[in-house]
Amino acid sequence: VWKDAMRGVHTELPDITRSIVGHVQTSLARAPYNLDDFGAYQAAALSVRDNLIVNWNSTQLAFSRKAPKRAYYLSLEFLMGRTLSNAMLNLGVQPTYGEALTNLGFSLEDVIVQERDAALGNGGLGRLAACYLDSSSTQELPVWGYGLRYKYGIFKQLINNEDGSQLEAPDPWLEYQNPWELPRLDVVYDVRFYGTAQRYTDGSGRAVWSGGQEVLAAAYDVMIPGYGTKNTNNLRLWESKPKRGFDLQSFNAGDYERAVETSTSAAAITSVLYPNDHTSFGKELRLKQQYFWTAASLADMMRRFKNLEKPISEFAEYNAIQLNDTHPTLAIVELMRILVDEEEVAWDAAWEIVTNTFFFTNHTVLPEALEKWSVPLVEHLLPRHMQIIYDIVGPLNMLFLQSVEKKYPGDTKKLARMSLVEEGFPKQIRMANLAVIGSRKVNGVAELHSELVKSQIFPDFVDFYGPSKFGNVTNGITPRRWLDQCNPGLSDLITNTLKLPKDVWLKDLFKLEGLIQHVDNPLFQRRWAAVKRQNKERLALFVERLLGVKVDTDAMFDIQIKRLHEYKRQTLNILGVIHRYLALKKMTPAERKKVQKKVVFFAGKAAPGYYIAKLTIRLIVNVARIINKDPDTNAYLSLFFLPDYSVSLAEVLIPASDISQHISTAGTEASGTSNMKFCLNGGLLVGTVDGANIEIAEEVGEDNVFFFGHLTPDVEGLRYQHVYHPIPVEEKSPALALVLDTVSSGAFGDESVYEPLLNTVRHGDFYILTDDFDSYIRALEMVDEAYADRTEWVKKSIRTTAKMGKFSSDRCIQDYAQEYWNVESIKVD
Ligand code: 26Y
Repeated sequence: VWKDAMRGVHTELPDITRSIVGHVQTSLARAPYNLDDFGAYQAAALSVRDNLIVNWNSTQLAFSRKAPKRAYYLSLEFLMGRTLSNAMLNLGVQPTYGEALTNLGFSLEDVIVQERDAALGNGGLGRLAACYLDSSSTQELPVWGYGLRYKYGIFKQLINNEDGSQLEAPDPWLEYQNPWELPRLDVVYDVRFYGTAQRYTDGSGRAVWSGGQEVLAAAYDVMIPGYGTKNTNNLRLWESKPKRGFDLQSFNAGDYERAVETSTSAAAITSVLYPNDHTSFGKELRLKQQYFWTAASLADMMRRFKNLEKPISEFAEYNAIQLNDTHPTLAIVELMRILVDEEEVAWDAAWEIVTNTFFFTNHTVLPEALEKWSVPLVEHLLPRHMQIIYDIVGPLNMLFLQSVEKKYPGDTKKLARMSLVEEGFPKQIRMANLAVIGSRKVNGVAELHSELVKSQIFPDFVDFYGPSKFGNVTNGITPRRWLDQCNPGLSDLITNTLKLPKDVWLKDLFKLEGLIQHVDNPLFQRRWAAVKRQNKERLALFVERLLGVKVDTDAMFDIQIKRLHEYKRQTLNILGVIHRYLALKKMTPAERKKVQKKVVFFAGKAAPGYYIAKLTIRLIVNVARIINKDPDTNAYLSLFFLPDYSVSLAEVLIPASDISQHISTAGTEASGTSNMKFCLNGGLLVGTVDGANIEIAEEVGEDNVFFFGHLTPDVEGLRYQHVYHPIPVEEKSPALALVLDTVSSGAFGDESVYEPLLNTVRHGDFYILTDDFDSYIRALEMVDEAYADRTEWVKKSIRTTAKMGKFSSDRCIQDYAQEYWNVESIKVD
């Protein structure tokens, strides 16, 4: 009876319509006749969710039965964006849902945009985690994500009307019910903070940790459907809750405030995502988040492992844990604690298990992003973990510092560099060193970056362990969201041209190479150009609705969208725009007519405390205000800063680009992933020889990218020169000097405001703008020239898309699965 009555996935129109209407009437308790777009979204989401739940259940059941080795992706950030359209796409039901909604009087497009982004991340690292989840399910691999269910995601960015500066507002994304999560009221764990740790005196290294504060971790599950498969993995997000509603003793003593204090402090742990990337501030609440999340996740993995009834010594044969940067490094210590204190595993055997379980990915070489935690803080918050950290490097660990000492006797400097604890006031724990020591393998995220990880960050460890512990997995992106979903026009054209079903090439992106043989076909070229044109019009419409300004879609669209950071050099871009503006101003009307028309778009958030990055936004906004109004030039050059950059905004911008900018100082951008997204959508790239730009150029060919600037090995010498033998900007680049002086003269508002920003270029110039400016301008001129031959340009665009196979996140996930985790696919029937 059960079997017959069990529901499968809804794929037929009448079933889908019934299911949507059913949710309107029951789940939403609303009358169908006065339903608005948001209600239609909620009902459609609940209906799609039913399908996900069925698949999710089958997947978890199959995995439990087969008991395979599992991999876990620990990330403090998952930048998911919207789910409805992606879920429909992966389930293959988008057209039918579209039809059902049309029949009910709604448009699918209007319904989709009702959804709020799940923006539980800052930028690249968080979006990469989201792409990897999509690929894990699509590749039918048993991978779960673990993260935090922040009440507030990344802040909403507003632009101050008066002065053009960034303002931050909270993002209460859970305000209305979130249909994509399932609260698991039965999955809860206690997590302890503070208290005391008492060692046993038997030399075993064991201890008892007691007292302090206990909070509850409650699980929320987010279903992650694979594309064209039933496999649906899980993303488990933890919410913190007070263990007891309030402290009865204080309550009885008449201290109501104190009684509720513990409950607010527990809830605070998962209340907000820290909005800074690349600069660590050592805040206690952030450390609390990290421990809360790693402790709950490990307890959960341990419970699942125990269900297998295998000896604890086999833990690493059943579990691989990927650390997304150093943020989850405490997991290494926590697993030691569980094994030694709770499972009574001998210290050395426990360390063996730990170092076979963890894998560590580094995402940046910037020193300010390398996390360090003060020893007194860790001692106070996690007294037992501090003991374990000392034991890892101390007397109990025969494997590490003692062996370093043995290998390099007397080399105290080396010993100091490799130590987990950095001397100073206070002493600090180097999380990156801990992550390296505690992991089986370490990797960077692009070829160049992985080399820099070895040569710049961990040379002593490479020396000690040998180079085979250090690898590379070049980042990738999911072509489902970043082509099929955001650019349906191009996806259809590709499907028709390749004469392959869409689900074939979307799962094997190297198939795009089949486009090359059509590159000279004029009809195909026209269609390709027409799709780009439509996408530009879609963006223009979006901008018109948002800012009330018309955008000329005949112009070249030039886009730079990413977090604001000095190393990413948005400043170079805006100074380049001013240079172009000044050149236009000098021309006669007749001369201007010959210039390539261009619209420049920026978007991106600055960390709220990052003064220079915020000044850059202010400069962009104010330059836009001046030049967009200038009747001499505004037909040839206009500029937009689109507020509140998000995954959803990226989905509108990326398909519309003719050219995009990835112009970091050489050696600073670990990989970049939006560069891949633009190229996949047929936008060409202006960039430095940095990160994954290099591998993109290797794939698409040097004549299809516009490279400029100094190379990584030059940078150190140039910086040295800036400090010890500075050459005035006027001498190095008169063009740049003129631009800087124009800003200083007050052409874009109050002359004094931008001085601190301009001074970063004039003095010290750490990110070598003065050295790269002229070559940057030349690269942009070459872009203009190339764009003038539109047929040739379209061919470049086609060739670029055709060669992006390598950058599918499916390839990355297979790489991790085979070379790192040793997990295998299991197809769910
Ligand atoms: C320690 C804390 C302040 C912190 C928080 C977030 C430090 C770093 C981050 C985020 C780093 C990040 O997003 N890195 C980016 O990772 C991408 C995925 O690998 C890369 O493509 C990109 O180059 C890199 O900047």
